[in-house]
Amino acid sequence: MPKPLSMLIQVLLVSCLWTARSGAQHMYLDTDGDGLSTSADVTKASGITSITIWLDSNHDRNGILQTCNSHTGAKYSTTRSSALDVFSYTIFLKAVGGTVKWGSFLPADPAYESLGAPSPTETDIELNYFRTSGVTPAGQFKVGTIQVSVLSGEPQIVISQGKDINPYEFGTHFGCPCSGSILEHSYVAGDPSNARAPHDWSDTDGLRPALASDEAPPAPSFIAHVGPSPSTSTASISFKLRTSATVDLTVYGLKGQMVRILTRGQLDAGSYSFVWDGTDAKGNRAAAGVYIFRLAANGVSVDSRKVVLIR
Ligand SMILES: [Ca+2]
Repeated sequence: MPKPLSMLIQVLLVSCLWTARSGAQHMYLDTDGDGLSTSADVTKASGITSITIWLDSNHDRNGILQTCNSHTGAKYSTTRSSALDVFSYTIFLKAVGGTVKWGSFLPADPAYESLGAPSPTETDIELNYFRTSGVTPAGQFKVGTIQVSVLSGEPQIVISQGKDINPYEFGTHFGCPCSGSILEHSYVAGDPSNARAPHDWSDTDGLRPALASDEAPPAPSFIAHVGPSPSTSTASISFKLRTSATVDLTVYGLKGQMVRILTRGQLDAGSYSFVWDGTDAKGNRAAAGVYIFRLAANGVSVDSRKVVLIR
């Protein structure tokens, strides 16, 4: 493929990936331990899949900052403009395309107590927890971990939204001092454009089923660390190459525009570290926002991470 066309397609892919449907809040499932939702997060066909549930209570899927006022309806309009703190959560997980056996759920923060043991089916489980005092500050919140094993089929695991489980037409939600559009002081996952019952957010990402290709040998390289995020000036990235490879490490903006090439060329197997000084290719300070570090080896994208730059 001619290089310009190849690059255009890559840019479009990045663009599509990061401009997907969005609404305030992002809840997602992580199985590979990187704290992010990517195509690497899968339901294992056999054995136990350990699923970590994350809630970014004040950013949407695209990393855009959200506040109490970002999306609540006039019914519960509020003057409060900062904290989307959390004090409780109800999370419905659902297996689609197969059945599973749910293991026990362990909250990451012991301040959260169970509102009663769940009664899971072979497709659904409801997790109900609350804090007896205080709140979890707005931001990235590691909710907890649950183990699951497949009984039949090739299920994906989704964070259930809306009325498919709950007869009251709200499902996954979290308690918050802000006013929600359906339940006061609860932010409910579902369709915000639903005229009859506009929910508060829709950015949830689950797990796809494992495919045969997932059993293929591991990628030749991976990103070990990117940070800090948020950053006020520089961010470093370190990664490991299992084999010698032609490497392309580039910083992109959210719209897929290339911002800065950190390295392009042949590298031997080993560990590497690069620092992005927060400037673009012309040496100008990049604007505040979300940036994507993308690592490609031998022309294949192998990993990407986002960093929030604050000015
Ligand atoms: Ca992940």
